[in-house]
Amino acid sequence: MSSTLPASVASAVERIRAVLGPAGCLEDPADVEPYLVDFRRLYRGATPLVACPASTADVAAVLAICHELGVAVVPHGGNTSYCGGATPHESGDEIVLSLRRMNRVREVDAGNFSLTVDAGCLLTEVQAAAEAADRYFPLALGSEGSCQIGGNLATNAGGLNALRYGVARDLVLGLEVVLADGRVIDGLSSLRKDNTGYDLRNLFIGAEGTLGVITAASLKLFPRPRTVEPAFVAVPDMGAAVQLLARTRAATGDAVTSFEFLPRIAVELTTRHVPGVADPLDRPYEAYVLCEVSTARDDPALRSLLEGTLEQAIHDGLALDAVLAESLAQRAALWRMRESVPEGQRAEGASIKHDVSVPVAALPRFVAEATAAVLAIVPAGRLVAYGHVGDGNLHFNVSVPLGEDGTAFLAHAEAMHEAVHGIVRRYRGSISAEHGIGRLKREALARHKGHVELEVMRAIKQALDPKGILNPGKVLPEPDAGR
Ligand code: 2HG
Ligand code: ZN
Repeated sequence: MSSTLPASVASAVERIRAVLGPAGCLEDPADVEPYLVDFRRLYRGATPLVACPASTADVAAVLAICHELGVAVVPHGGNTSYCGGATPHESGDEIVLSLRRMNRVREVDAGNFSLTVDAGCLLTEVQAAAEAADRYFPLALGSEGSCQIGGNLATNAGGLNALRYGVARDLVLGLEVVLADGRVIDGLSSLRKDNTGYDLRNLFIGAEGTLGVITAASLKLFPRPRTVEPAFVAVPDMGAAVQLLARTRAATGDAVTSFEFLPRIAVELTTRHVPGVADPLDRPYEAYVLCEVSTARDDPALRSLLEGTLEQAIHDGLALDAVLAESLAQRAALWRMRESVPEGQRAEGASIKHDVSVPVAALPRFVAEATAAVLAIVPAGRLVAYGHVGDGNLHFNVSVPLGEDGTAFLAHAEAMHEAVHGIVRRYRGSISAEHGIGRLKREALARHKGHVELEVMRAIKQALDPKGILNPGKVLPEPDAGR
């Protein structure tokens, strides 16, 4: 490959080799391969080098070289992005920057309810470090065993506990960030209060590596939940689910940590395709909620509160049946079912995904309108609309009709996106509630964001990355796209 590389890229590769040494450079095609394809297999790129720095100083050195030579850099975490945010372009002249070797827990401060970690730590490693200090780090995602905290922050991940603890952004106290030119912002404060001017940290969270590379983070910890009660509840429809959420929050003193909606088809996809998943109820229902309440106290009364709320809900027709977990194993089984919906859907063939949010109370109307719009395009499309109803965030996904060709179905993707996003806009919702923009949704972003917002975003990009070397072609739409 190097013979066809632009001279600037070849020179960057050579200089990076000298700085990182063999342990910090992947160049063998077999080693590089996993960095070239995104998780959903939407994109396949190329790169002359995956740089794997072992320290912040290494990252700074790599970026300084690339900045000087005007060579593009694609930051890469655990490669679980749904939007192609961490995949290099096909051109083959971008350097991939993997933070996987930077995986140290730098400090756990139980008294301050905080910890500081390198960006390459797996999310499960951060959770475990908190737990070892009798604390709790609440970010939780299906991909937690492979995603990295740096990627979680760069994409402002949401996940299963956002209802109670907020999204990734809400869990950050401070960041260490390497700028495009190699300068380092040492913002690793673990203060709760610091009102000293612009909030730089929040610029980098959700920027998907387009403004700087997050190399470490100070994160908030919480008391460990000591009473955790999950319930799997059959509900008549989304309207009932939304009412049940409000009731359960009120009745339990706002102890609801997660509130996940599953239509029947989601249960069928997981029981059909994911080994070990079984329907916990003895007959099928239209829809379900996986609701979990928790508290940091040992509190046997919480279970009775939840039981009482569900009994009343059944009496009032807001719920049809319910099962509470009797053991940790049953709790794990319920969550396994929920977390494996994407796997079940993938096994069923092609799908068109929308990661949207609207105000929680508007969800039933949104679902009715968006369902009609999607079925007008593909009448036999199978709706798999599920997810974080407690946050107003639905994965409004559509699976290929049974027995039909995936490629022909995917040809409807743009029309479906337009239709669903148009409805989202009417509700002042978001076209990417938790998966980010990456490469996939740049044009959609151009239609969705206000003209002034885009101008400000471009001005920030220009200020922090004037040469445009950081994750080019991601997040920000082309200046004239979609307008
Ligand atoms: C989830 O909530 C993930 O399970 C994946 O965000 C959503 O597959 C999806 O659309
Ligand atoms: Zn999700």
